Amino acid sequence: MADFVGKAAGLSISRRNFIKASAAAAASLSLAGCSNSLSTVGVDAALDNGEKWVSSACWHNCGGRCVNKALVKEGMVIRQKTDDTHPDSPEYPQQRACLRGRSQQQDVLGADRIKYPLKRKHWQPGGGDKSLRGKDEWERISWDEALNYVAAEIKKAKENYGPQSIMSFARSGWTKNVLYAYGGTTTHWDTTSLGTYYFPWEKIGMLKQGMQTANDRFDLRKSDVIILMGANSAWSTAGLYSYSFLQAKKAGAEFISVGPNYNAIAAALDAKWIPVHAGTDTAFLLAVAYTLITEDDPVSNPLIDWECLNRCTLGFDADHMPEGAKLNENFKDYVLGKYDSIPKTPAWASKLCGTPVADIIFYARKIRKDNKVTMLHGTAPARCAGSEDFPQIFSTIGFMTGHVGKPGHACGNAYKGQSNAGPALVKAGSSGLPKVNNPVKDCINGPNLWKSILDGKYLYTGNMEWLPGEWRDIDIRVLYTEDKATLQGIPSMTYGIEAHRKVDFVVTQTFNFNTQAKYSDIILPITTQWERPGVVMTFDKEAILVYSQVIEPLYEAKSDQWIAVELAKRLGVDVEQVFPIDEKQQFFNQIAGSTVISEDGKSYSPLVTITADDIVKWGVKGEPQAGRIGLQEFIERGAYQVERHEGDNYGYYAYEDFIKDPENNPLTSASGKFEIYSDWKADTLNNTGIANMTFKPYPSHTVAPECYEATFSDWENQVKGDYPYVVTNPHYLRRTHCNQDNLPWLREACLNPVFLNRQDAEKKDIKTGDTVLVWNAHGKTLRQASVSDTTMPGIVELPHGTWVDIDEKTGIDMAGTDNVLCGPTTSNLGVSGYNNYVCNFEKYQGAQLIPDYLKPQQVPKVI
Ligand SMILES: Nc1nc2c(c(=O)[nH]1)N[C@H]1C(S)=C(S)[C@@H](COP(=O)(O)OP(=O)(O)OC[C@H]3O[C@@H](n4cnc5c(=O)[nH]c(N)nc54)[C@H](O)[C@@H]3O)O[C@H]1N2
Ligand SMILES: Nc1nc2c(c(=O)[nH]1)N[C@H]1C(S)=C(S)[C@@H](COP(=O)(O)OP(=O)(O)OC[C@H]3O[C@@H](n4cnc5c(=O)[nH]c(N)nc54)[C@H](O)[C@@H]3O)O[C@H]1N2
Ligand code: SF4
Ligand SMILES: [Mo]
Repeated sequence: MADFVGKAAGLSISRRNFIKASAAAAASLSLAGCSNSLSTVGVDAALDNGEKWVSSACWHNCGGRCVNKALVKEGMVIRQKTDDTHPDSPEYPQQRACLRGRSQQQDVLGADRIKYPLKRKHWQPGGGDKSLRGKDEWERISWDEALNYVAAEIKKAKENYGPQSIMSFARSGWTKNVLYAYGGTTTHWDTTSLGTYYFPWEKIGMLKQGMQTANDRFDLRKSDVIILMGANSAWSTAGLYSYSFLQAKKAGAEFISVGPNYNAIAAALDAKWIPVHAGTDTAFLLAVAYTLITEDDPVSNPLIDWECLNRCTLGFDADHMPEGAKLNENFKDYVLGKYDSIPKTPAWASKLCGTPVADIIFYARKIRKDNKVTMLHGTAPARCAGSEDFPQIFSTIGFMTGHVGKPGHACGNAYKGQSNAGPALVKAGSSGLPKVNNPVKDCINGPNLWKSILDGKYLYTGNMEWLPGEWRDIDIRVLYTEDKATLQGIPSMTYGIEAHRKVDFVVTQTFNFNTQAKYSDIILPITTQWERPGVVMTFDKEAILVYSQVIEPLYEAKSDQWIAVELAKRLGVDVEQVFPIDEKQQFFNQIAGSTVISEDGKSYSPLVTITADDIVKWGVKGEPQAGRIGLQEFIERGAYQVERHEGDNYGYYAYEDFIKDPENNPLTSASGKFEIYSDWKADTLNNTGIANMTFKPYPSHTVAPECYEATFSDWENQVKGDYPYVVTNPHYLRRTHCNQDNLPWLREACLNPVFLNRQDAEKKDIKTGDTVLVWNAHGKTLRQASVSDTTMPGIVELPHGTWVDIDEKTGIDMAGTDNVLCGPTTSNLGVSGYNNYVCNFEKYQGAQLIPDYLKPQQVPKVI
């Protein structure tokens, strides 16, 4: 079947009209007085007849949400552009797309689309030859056959082994809801993005992780010093956030970046780099606390904000302990070495973190109380085994120095755009679909998921509840995936492949041949968001995006929801109960329910004006309403963005009310204060049974089963072991997790090497471009090296999310897959330790890899 990108090339906009369009763009820009010559405001003015820009979804879980538009001619997409709805300015920035958004056309229209339902050749009801999963050929089948097979396998599993024998993986709840209504499924929980920040830290008084733990973006410009700890918005949160940092830089802020590499945002901001081994931030901050405590003098050298500390926290020292504390220990005396005879000095931390002593002291002095400091963390440092105490110590340092709740002072999250913290100014409405509850409570922790399926038993600790662990039997027969890439995304892929080859039936809904599809029995081809009625999405607090249908469904693809409804009919589930309204009505409901904040920043009202005519034209149910923007205009613009300016009513300072008046605005902890000492924390962590580490009620140093210290066979004498390096998994520009990893354009733009430190590489005679074998106890993978000084010695950076490609003869993955190496080892909280597992590497003596973009796209072999 045709490659639609090729077809689109033949339909491109005529040169005459392109020149006309560019001229119109230039004119509109000079009228607007905007100096940004890259923008194309007004380009629509000169389109050929029949061409139309349609707001086109970029829907992956990427940390951004941008305006993307597709130029449609004769039902085919011929170009893309980004936000030109208004001139760009720091106050009112455009929501511009990144390279992945602009490549979305190759994802949707690519030759690698799954075109019709597929069945694995050697699959038979009950499994067939299961060992061929991942390497079998494929046969085209009809939708009826496919759905009947799927329904029959689900029925059989439920009737013979109970609903808990079905395991569903889903981000969105379409088929998942049908399976829940049919009796439920086993699920899994994983600490994916936030790592140990998923723990309910509200119970010790921290603000709930979300968009509100630091200050509004305008406030960044008021800080003298901005610290980014394990955050790289330049790669992982494209758009506004890096731009906000650049504005703060222009306003004079000094930037410091802390972590195992000098990353892209650090380079863009010319930040000072403080190198810290992955997974050792707690030790680093303990030494920062030591320096603050020992150097502080309230008169001659005021570093600590004693007033803030004493008024707002508990557990810092013997005079401020919570009532009924079980342990007669406090944070300060621990740091000074009273209990273990180990003062947590910079020299002590330097050995653990690889950070020069001078840098630790520099950090402590820089955050002195009378500097205006914003301390922002990403969540990469919390995606490490043994990083349980990182959230508590990070906030402890903030409260010690008083960088909380005031203009120019903040201590919170910068992960995925939270450098623009505060309540959303514009909110999406709900689709109106009912929530369906899952009657099955079985829920397995991510790092141990595949091994649990193989072993037939797992440690139940609730669904992210960290209950005292209880062993349960489990017998999984069916794996059902929609809108997830679980085999790709969960640690321990070698066990994962074995588990996929064990169960009776594996089915995946997908539009391309991703890892999950490759190891399935039946693939159900879905439409992309470009082929569905539309969707409203938000991410940044200031903007709401509305995406419309761009093209008709390609080939035989159907929406996830259509599949869910067809399955519901075959399983005898009441469709009305799960999908009482169709997809168009759901889209309309999202629009009609969208709200925007009033100019005084106090209340919300409907965003979109909808007339009785609109309702008739759309063929939906609804009431006319008055809003800020007309329906047609909203759809055409593809976005609504609240216009901001310095001093507007939308500013936000996290913890502001509490800091001003803690008595009347208590935090969510039992004491109402920020708890540097919490028995609840220690007891909960120490009772999960997931690992055998011991945590103190206050932040302390611990050693996880895989971590930097575990790279030594003899720590005291500094003798390295079998796996002397620590791996981190940067979230990589080429793709969003595994989305778009199959696209030739992006493969060519971003080569996906393994990043190695120069000294480490030189010792092994490895140069940039050489193929390197990276291995550990869990697996082996190959990648070309990129050698530089921007990675710390001892660190191996293996980008996250590439599509696995196992050579069945050698067992070596040819693609550089993170989860081939990231294993089932974890710490008490069950965190997926993506950023501090151990490995070794060497120059590969076999055939050298060719660049990924020269390899054929991954497609099923259909016979
Ligand atoms: N291009 C792209 N963007 C994405 C994604 C993607 O896959 N691709 N995924 C999205 C999702 S869901 C997420 S969760 C986010 C993740 O977004 P981030 O957490 O920002 O991404 P990372 O690249 O994992 O880590 C950021 C930085 O932290 C450093 N780091 C790693 N470990 C440690 C550590 O232990 N301590 C310290 N101090 N620093 C450390 C890394 O070297 C890196 O420079 O990205 C989102 N955006
Ligand atoms: N080793 C290691 N593992 C990691 C990480 C790491 O840093 N290191 N990062 C972790 C993080 S932070 C995250 S958030 C997770 C992400 O893990 P996942 O959420 O599993 O990853 P995605 O790649 O986003 O999965 C989405 C899949 O759905 C498909 N898809 C896209 N749109 C649709 C749709 O509309 N319908 C259907 N049915 N399918 C669709 C895509 O092709 C893609 O395969 O990975 C985690 N895994
Ligand atoms: S991938 Fe994310 S950051 Fe890039 S254009 Fe799409 S929505 Fe924006
Ligand atoms: Mo994530």
